Amino acid sequence: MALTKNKKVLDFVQESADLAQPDKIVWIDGSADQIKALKEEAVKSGELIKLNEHLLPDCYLHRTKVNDVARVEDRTFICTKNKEDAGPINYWMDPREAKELANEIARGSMKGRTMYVIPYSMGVVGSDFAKYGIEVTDSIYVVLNMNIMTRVGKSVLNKIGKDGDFIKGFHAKCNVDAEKRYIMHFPEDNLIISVNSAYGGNVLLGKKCFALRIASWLGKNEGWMAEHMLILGVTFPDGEKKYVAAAFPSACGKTNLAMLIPPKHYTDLGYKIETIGDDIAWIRVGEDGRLWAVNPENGFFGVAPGTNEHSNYNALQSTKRGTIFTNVALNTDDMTVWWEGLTKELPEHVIDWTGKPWNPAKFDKKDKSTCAAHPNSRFTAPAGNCPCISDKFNSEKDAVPLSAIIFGGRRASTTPLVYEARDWNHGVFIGSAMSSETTAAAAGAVGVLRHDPMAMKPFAGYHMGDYFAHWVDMGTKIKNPPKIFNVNWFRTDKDGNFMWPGFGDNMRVLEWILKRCSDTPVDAEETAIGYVPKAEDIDLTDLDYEICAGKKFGVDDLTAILTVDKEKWAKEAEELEGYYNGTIKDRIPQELWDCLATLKANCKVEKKTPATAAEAPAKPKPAAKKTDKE
Ligand code: SAT
Ligand code: MN
Repeated sequence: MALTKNKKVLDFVQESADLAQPDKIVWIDGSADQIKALKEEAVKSGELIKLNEHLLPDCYLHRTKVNDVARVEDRTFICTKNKEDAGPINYWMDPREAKELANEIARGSMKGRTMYVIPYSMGVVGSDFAKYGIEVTDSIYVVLNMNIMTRVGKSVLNKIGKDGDFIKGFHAKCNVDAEKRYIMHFPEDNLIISVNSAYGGNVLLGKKCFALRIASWLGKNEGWMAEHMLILGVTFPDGEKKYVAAAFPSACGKTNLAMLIPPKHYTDLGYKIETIGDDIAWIRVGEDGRLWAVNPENGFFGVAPGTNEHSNYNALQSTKRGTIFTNVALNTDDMTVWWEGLTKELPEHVIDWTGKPWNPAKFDKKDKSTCAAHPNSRFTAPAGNCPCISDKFNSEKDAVPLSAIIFGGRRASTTPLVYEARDWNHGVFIGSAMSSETTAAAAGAVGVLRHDPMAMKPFAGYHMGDYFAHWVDMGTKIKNPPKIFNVNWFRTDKDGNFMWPGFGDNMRVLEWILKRCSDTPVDAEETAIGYVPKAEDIDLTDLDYEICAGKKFGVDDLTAILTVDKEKWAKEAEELEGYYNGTIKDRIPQELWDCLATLKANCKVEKKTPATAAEAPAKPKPAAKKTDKE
């Protein structure tokens, strides 16, 4: 029975049903009984496998089709009336043609199936930041994941009310045919259509589709920002709290940074980290002229491989109850889950992510196709499970003020461990210049360096040049802007070993960042690219990291990863100029061209100066050895 009298909601549900022709329509009211019954039905049909109730209560395993394991960027479209508005980096389709194509594919596709209507909220229901959506889908997996990742049910319909607005989402699994897979966004119609996939980012329409692509469009028009950022809080020994948002591309360690456990030296001093979000931040200017951020999600859709007791204890704990695992391996000895990096010992009896018995003897660390769990296997875990979840996460007045914004990519060379922008516009420039190696989160080759401005390349729902201009424009509205930083945890030495330990030790960098944001900032070195720490200002107390056999991390290594090599940066600037001059050119704001000119001028190296050993061009390096998770 319909749970609302809102005509727009009823019309959308009816039009969807007329098109897909399901046998039955079920409204998701969010009640525990309804969710329980759906889980039982999914177990019966084989869509979910029930895991050990004692060890992993209320947890399930789901396997996608092998052709449907990641986001599909080349099948993801922004469908604006005007092609220019989608911009040159997004794939574009004419909205009328897109709808026709989708209708053709989806027509009658739910015959013999049930269509579920999911009312959901991004943000705490009823809070100032919240925005609402209705997703119709023929997948119980989608219902159950949306029920973890968002706030679902009748309370949302009550808030939408008789004539309130919402984002329409239509999802049909169809035959999961990769050739007919389309993820389409219609920002002018507040509509998302997804057909022929059943994988997370393509079908949980509240996440990347709404909370980033559609929301970034809304943010541009309404004067706020939707960003691909984690949010964390740091409590200092004197009790003061500061909040940070950080943008990294998918599968580059956002979940790890958001939940980091500081080294013992720091916890002994009284430092504490709390998590507000691990993937998406909605950010507005507050009355006090600061930026305030919320996490619109309600759960974590995290990368499983590499997650363990040591790398991310808090994430692992979050998966111990009420979690849906996707494409991980099944340990049949005790009906628990396993993935590469979870334990050192390989379990004996394992079914791999495709559902076949796995032979540990054939496992080759370097060959991803021998893995038991898919490299992009995921857990969908309730945020409330996280031991370090912030009390700000679920409150009605749920925003936190940002002291710092951090950008970061996966860069083997050139980019130092951390540096600070000179001002807001320079920070925007640094974000626009981000590039990172690709990961398994999206279909396609892994490890290829590509531009990924603000980690939003796959997620900005409009023209990238206008997106940069929006950042610049926001700067004029923020009286007390956060400081902007860039970090790189992924520098490698000539043998491909990671030069910085990462994980919990990133606290040492966070501390420096926040000390730069205090009223009496710690000193820094002004360089060609911005402010870099003095090596002695990064606290290395009790740091115990072996870069490679027998070589322990020392101050020399820190100095090496803080060094700014002007020659390499001159090349970086030249390459960036090529990128700017490519497709985005005409809409890049003047402020960013000015920053590029400054960078070029700062990096001019006198021709006569003989290159020192440190400045010699780098030899090609073998692939990094540590897990690609972090
Ligand atoms: O598949 S998702 O888009 O939800 C995850 C990611 O790629 O960040
Ligand atoms: Mn993400």
